[in-house]
Amino acid sequence: MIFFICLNFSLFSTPVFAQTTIQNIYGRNILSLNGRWNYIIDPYETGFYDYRRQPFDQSASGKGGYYDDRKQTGKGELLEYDFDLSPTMKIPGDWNSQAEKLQLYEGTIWLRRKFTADPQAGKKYLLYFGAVNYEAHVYLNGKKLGTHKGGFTPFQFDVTDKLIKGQNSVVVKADNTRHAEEIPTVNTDWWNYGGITRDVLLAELHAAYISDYKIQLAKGNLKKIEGYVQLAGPFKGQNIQINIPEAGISQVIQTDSTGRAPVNLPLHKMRYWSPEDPKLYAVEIIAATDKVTDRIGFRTIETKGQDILLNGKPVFLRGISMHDENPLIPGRLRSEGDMRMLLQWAKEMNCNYVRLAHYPHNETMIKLADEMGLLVWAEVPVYWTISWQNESTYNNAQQQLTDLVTRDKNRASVIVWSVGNETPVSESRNIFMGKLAAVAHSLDSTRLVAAALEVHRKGNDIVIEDPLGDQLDLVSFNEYAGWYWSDPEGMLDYTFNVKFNKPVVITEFGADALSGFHADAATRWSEEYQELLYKNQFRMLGNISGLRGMTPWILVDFRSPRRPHPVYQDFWNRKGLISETGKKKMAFYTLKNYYDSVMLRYK
Ligand code: GCB
Repeated sequence: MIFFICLNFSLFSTPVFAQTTIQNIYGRNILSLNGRWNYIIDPYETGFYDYRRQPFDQSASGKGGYYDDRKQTGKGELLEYDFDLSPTMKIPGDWNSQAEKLQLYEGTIWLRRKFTADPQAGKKYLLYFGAVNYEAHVYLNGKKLGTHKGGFTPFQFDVTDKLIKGQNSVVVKADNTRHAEEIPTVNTDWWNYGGITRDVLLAELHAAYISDYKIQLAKGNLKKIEGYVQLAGPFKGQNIQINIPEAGISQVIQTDSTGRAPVNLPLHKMRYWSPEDPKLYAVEIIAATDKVTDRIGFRTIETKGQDILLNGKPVFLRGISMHDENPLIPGRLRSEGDMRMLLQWAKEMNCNYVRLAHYPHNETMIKLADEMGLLVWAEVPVYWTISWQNESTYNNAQQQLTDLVTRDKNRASVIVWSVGNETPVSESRNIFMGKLAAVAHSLDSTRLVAAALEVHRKGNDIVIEDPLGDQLDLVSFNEYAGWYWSDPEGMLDYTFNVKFNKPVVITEFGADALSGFHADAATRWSEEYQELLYKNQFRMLGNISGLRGMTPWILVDFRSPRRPHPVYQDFWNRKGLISETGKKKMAFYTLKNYYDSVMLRYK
């Protein structure tokens, strides 16, 4: 069940909620609703509330709401909007990068797309959104489908009885207003891109269809595939055939009356997935009424003392952090090409690992990581100072985590679920984060659970003692020695005091450098400063006995409203190793050299 809050719950209608999304939407019979959508900017939410601030879609007449997508019927009728005559923007695409006046816009925009359908009797139709930031109200042919909150996770509605033959109209009210009690909260160091930022798809399915499956190696077991297949719709008791032809696997399993069948497949021979050999197997799941194919890699990930074991062998995570943002064409990543470009840059640095910060990235990104051989740290936007004591805030965070795990659980690349970033220790925060960590473990015991923790400085001692660490599999923390604290020379006096006997994977360190600005290494914002900071970080981190990886901050400069310096920043966070024009800074090569040497040591 997707998290929702239906505001203004009224007598007139019962709320409808977005559902758990189908597994592998791209493997289904889908119609893309991407393209140009008409939009209406609505800063006062005039299309949603009447002049007494009552929502139109909860009123008996419903008249006046923009979701209606109506045309003026006669000369005398007053209608103050018209989608057909309104401008268009590209979907998927954030609105901020598509019109100058929207660059800093936070509020409501209505978006509409017309499409033709020919629904068949006996079929099921799902309307699927890859992501809408932040709150979405969705309508089809003037009827409300439901609402969804959370800017980075997918959601869907069953539209089987609302889809009509011929022309249909889908309208989305998207609202990216920040609120203290939401996830994320009001304060973030990234751009609050609004709108429909990922694919919109209409899926046609059989009435009884394969809604979900998990097919992965059992925890720490290279000789067994475990998981389940779940059917939805009528005819739930079925035989299901699972084929992995290249691995010589073909087995029939039986669903129970709830449509669920456990998967348990012994393995003899297999090429295990790894960054060096990202082997993906075609996996077919064939039910009497449905069939779906996926490409799945098989690997195990565990920790043992201070080691991280990939397929039973120690691995060092040569990583880099990244945002879901394209520096070259402003805005969120929109196409596979954009995503490949970022991951390819990471590979050029000899990375085997990426931290997809600070929220769930596009599903396609994770599939590319599978294909290109990059391990992934996936995160939910529980960032900085959340409303720890608010129950609905917690439920929202848990739902976003659940949706992330649901979506990406078959991806070999994902080895870490991160439950948050730099959340300051307090009693209520410890409870909130502890619950999230437990949920992550219970949703998926085959991966590691972590969070980017904060450190304490006691003199020159950097102490890592956050009590949440007890519930996590990795010791991961952000440290800004040399940038926010001291300078690149002074940082060498710091020592680390890690209170946990677990693998240490540093989630962030870094320094801002304006690409092309050269000076001596003591001059802030220069490439030389950033380079020296990286070199000294490697010296400093070398003293941590449990160091098993890192994801410095960050691959590319990214936009942030918190960074207004007119010369050096201009609303860019400049900690990228690559500039906003795609130019590699000196520290890019420093990190690459370090990873080359680490790789030799780990061979
Ligand atoms: C951090 C945050 C990251 C910021 C970064 C910075 O600790 O996790 O989101 O962008 O520092 O540049 O200050």
